Amino acid sequence: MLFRSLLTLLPFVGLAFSQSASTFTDPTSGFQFTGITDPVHEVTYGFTFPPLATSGAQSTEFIGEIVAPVASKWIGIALGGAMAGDLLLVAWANGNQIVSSTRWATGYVQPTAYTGTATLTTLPETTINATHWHWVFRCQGCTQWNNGNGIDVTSEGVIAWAFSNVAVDDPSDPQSTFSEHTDFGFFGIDYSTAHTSNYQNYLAGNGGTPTTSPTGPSHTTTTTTTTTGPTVSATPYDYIIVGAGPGGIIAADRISQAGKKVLLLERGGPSTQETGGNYVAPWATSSGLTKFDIPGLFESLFTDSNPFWWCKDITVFAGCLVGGGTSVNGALYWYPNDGDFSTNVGWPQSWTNHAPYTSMLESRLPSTDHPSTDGQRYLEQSFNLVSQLLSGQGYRQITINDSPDSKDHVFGYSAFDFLNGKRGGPVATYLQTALPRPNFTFKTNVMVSNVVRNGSQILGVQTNDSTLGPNGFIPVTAKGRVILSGGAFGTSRILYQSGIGPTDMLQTVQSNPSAPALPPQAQWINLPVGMNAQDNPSINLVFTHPSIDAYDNWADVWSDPRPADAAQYLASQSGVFAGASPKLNFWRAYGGSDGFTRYAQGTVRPGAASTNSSLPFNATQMFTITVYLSTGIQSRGRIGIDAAGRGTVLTNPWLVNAEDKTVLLQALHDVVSNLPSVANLTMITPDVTQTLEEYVDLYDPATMNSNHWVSTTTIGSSASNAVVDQNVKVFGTNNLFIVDAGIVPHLPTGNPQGVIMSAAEQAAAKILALAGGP
Ligand SMILES: Cc1cc2nc3c(=O)[nH]c(=O)nc-3n(C[C@H](O)[C@H](O)[C@H](O)COP(=O)(O)OP(=O)(O)OC[C@H]3O[C@@H](n4cnc5c(N)ncnc54)[C@H](O)[C@@H]3O)c2cc1C
Ligand SMILES: *[C@@H]1O[C@H](CO)[C@@H](O)[C@H](O)[C@H]1NC(C)=O
Ligand SMILES: *[C@@H]1O[C@H](CO)[C@@H](O)[C@H](O)[C@H]1NC(C)=O
Ligand SMILES: *[C@@H]1O[C@H](CO)[C@@H](O)[C@H](O)[C@H]1NC(C)=O
Ligand SMILES: *[C@@H]1O[C@H](CO)[C@@H](O)[C@H](O)[C@H]1NC(C)=O
Ligand SMILES: *[C@@H]1O[C@H](CO)[C@@H](O)[C@H](O)[C@H]1NC(C)=O
Ligand SMILES: *[C@@H]1O[C@H](CO)[C@@H](O)[C@H](O)[C@H]1NC(C)=O
Ligand SMILES: CC(=O)N[C@H]1CO[C@H](CO)[C@@H](O)[C@@H]1O
Repeated sequence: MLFRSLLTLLPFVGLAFSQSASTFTDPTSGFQFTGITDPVHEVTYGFTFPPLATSGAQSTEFIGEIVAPVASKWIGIALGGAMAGDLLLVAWANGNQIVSSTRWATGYVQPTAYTGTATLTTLPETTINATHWHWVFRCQGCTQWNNGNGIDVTSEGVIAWAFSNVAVDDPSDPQSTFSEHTDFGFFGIDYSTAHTSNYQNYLAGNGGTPTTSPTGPSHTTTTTTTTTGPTVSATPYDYIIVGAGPGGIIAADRISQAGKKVLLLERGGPSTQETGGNYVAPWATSSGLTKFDIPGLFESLFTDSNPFWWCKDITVFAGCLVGGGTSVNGALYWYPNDGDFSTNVGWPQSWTNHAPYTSMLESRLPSTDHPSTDGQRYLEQSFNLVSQLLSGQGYRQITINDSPDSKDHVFGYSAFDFLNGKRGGPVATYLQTALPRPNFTFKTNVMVSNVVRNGSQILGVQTNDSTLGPNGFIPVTAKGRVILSGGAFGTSRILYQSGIGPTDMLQTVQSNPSAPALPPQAQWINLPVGMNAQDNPSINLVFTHPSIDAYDNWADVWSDPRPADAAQYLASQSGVFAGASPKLNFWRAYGGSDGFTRYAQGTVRPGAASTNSSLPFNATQMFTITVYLSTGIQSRGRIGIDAAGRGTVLTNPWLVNAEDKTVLLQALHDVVSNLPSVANLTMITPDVTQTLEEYVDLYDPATMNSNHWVSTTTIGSSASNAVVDQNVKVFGTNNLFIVDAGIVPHLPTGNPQGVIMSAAEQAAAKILALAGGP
């Protein structure tokens, strides 16, 4: 009965919607709705609202419909886009009737009857036949809920749907219990355009004459995307770089510095204040510093009700905004070590001399392990406790980035790429030097669907912005090049949509009516795009100790921070808010029985993302040790796209290899081997009722995700086992390159951004040096 997938996928994996609602006319009722057809289950969701009114009997109602193949045993709609804390509608067919109810969930548990005033009425347009149930309903009192929230019918929102192919426990009972949904998804909807002046007619059963052709919403999208827009002449560029994450920004800065004419395209919008971002906490308005600037707001990225920064068409966390992952990550930052770029982990020999590039990175973007501008460290109780534990296990304390090659039995203060008490990263450094160059152009809110090619020659990129070129096509110059830096999931999808990748993925694109047209099959390039995926498996251990200040589990940092800490930060970018949640990191090397040396990393922070304890504990005293397995790990998985075109994990990469699991368990046992040596230190998750083995066995794979995807378009020696060659050029193409996490052949020893950025420096140098370019 636990809603585990939403439990795990919503808070940890982020919103995932590939679709935006569009207008369509239901062919049987003639009603015009705004909604989507989910292409996987082929369920249509539609909504239409009465003319806008702020008061009056109809101001909080709408008419909706669900058209569902009979395989849909029940369908749920979450009007606020999340399972907990918004009005849920649940319906199914029982014989020749629709059974429906309004529900509410306070957490990721079985929703129960909604206790507010909302009325569902099944309208006469409802039909059930051999293939579908088609529920048309009126929902009164449904846009304002009894917790004070609601949907704003004048602006944009997110709706979540839940699907199950397992029948409810008692189909005749509207409040029947049921097992968790077997799938779910999200879509964006612009409520302001979903009102109809025909509302009274609809209620009276009069759909009128449909004024638009009676096609489903997904088909409407297909026909509009390719034909609209004024014809403009496009400017050709020497280099078009897709994606302003760390890979794309560093490549764009170095290549424009070299005098090339560079266009950087980013699908998302502004992030930090410096980029024009304005998502400012209520307490920080005087500063204008955004959620992405203030390090102490990091944890609030995962609890916000409007997380516009996550890519809505990728089913794991990915940042879709200026800076990509580096604008929303924990900013843990490790200078690469020699092992990170060795041939042992798959780098070509030509890449092993990383030192010049790593030092270019360090001079542009130095790390700090004391991010507060006053040089002090704050909220260090968990550091003090865990350093006692680790000292008892033979660890020594070091300044981690002073000796990047020391990664065995060492711990130190967490290091970050914060600058001046704010998020730094490539956005505050490399992007700022590129922007003033006359030969550098940066466009945000531009989505690249594919590269346009003639066989192996890339002609340019297809965007959704017809002001940049005819129908959105932007060409490269005669010798020009395209660099993909869309991140592991983003770049893979662009490749598939360009006819480059495993045949099954290209066929998935081919069968999606809203995907761009592929090149002819004779021009498909079969490369292992999405294969070899790695991500660190990570396991959280949660403890309590009387000395810990769990900082209210970071729950209040956005709306109700501790006043003194907020004031201190605003005055001088110092104090608790100048740092993110991590306080200590440690590493230990393990020899495996298979001959591989694996590294375990630990990250320690006050608070906990989730706990499961059968004994009472004091939540104000919680802290977490996350244990990751990194370099040396042998498990690999596969990423790709689903039928709806969403970037997704096809085969989980975590603990597939038995020795990986053995070593990770050994590392967990070691971390807690001397708990009794620290008085009053208690492990609460797992608690005394569960062994570490049981805990790991029950661990939901989706929460083992560390968002550290690498190797999905790996560098290597041939097209049979790699996607790019040693110059990061895509095999089988003349002028297509990749500079992002995907080229990294193996997980680095620490969180990956340091290695990705050093690799971007090196890749830019190799691209510039490669003959034949502009
Ligand atoms: C929640 C979270 C926490 C993390 N914490 C850490 C950490 O503390 N330390 C660390 O080292 N690493 C961390 N990481 C990982 C790190 O941020 C990523 O490894 C890194 O950002 C990957 O860089 P990238 O250049 O490959 O891609 P990304 O950072 O993903 O950037 C890709 C960019 O391309 C854009 N894009 C994608 N597709 C298109 C398209 N079709 N058209 C136009 N633009 C497109 C995206 O919007 C995005 O801006 C974290 C990641 C996440 C998600
Ligand atoms: C069954 O209902 C669906 C949904 O309303 C409709 O599309 C389909 O045409 C109907 N089938 C028949 C045979 O009437
Ligand atoms: C292109 O896509 C981006 C990202 O989804 C979006 O923000 C932008 O509005 C789109 N542009 C157009 C012209 O539709
Ligand atoms: C595609 O390439 C071929 C040969 O490489 C060339 O003959 C042809 O003109 C090209 N077509 C276009 C549209 O550029
Ligand atoms: C929980 O911990 C806080 C802070 O250490 C303390 O003030 C409080 O009394 C504790 N509560 C209980 C029930 O022990
Ligand atoms: C441990 O807790 C006991 C009471 O529960 C207290 O007397 C003692 O001081 C605590 N020790 C430490 C080191 O916190
Ligand atoms: C919580 O822990 C208990 C054992 O203590 C275990 O049986 C149960 O499955 C765990 N629950 C979850 C959601 O992991
Ligand atoms: C072609 C061109 O305009 N190149 C310029 C790009 O920007 C750099 C740095 O400002 C100049 O040195 C180049 O001349």
